[in-house]
Amino acid sequence: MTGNQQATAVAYPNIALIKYWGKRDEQLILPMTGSLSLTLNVHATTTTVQVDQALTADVVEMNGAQMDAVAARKVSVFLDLVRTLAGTAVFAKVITRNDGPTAAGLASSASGFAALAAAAAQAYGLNLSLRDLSRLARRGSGSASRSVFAGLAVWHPGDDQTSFAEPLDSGPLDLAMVMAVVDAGQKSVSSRIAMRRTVETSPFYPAWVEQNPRDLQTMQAAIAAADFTHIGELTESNALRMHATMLGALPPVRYMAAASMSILDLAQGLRGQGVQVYATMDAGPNVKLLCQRPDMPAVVAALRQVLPEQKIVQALPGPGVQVSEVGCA
Ligand code: 2P0
Repeated sequence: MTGNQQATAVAYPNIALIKYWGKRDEQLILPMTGSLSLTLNVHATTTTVQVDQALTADVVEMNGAQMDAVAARKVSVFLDLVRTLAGTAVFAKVITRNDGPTAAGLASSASGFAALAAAAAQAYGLNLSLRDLSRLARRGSGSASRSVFAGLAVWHPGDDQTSFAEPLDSGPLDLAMVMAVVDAGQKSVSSRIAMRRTVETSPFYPAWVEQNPRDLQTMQAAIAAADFTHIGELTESNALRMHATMLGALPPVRYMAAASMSILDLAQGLRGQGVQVYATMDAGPNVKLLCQRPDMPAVVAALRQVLPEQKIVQALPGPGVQVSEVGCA
């Protein structure tokens, strides 16, 4: 690496249809099980990394303000990893912008670390394959390994070398996702802490680990067969099982709110009317509704009865991470 390089990358969040919940190695961020997700085309994160020999520490800005100390520390620890790979100790300025809400269970850490990994790898002169970029993004946040890829992606469990995400062919499937943002505030318990607590204390957790490879395999078969009903049913049951493992933790982790439940009811009601729509939820009260694109207007119309327009986000499969600008700082 020579001089002061800079690079900008854009990445999008992904929502898991088969969830990642629990690590077998917290340092390397190795998951207990595989997971499968859909990268979306909304709520992009754009991140610029400027390697600067004049800096005496990393500087991290998010949405125009200095990033809070805990989050900035995570970024610096991640950059240390990149610097080790690049064989340099030079600090960087990181400027990041989230189009969507941050830490609200809307996958901002997935888009965030995928964009940071791609921008930092480029700025520090690493020449990584997409597989190695996915492994690197994983070290920032597990789900970020999947945001490296467009559309459907599967993240393999394994060791540091073999745990990466890969794209999955979606064939003739015409997927869409509608987010019902019932609360855009930051979550009360971070997913990192909630996962650890679930692994350590929930008596339901071993059953989750045992079931998940079966769910993953069945999901991949349903995707290959373009069987949307099966994909949707598995998506909803896998999400509810993940939340059940958390409810079994001590103290319990409960992200589901009354408003979330009413959206789950709404999805069930729509299915009763013949609209194929299935719900999934992550580490927060917001509900994401998986449907096929032709059904999206019916799903949105139903949500408009219960939520203001600005709380309904319509998404389609989105692109993988892209480095948009490279240059000298
Ligand atoms: C997922 N989630 O598969 C699951 C489902 C939330 C619920 O991945 O600790 O930010 O940084 O690896 O990836 C959110 O957790 O956690 C997540 P870390 P991450 O999308």
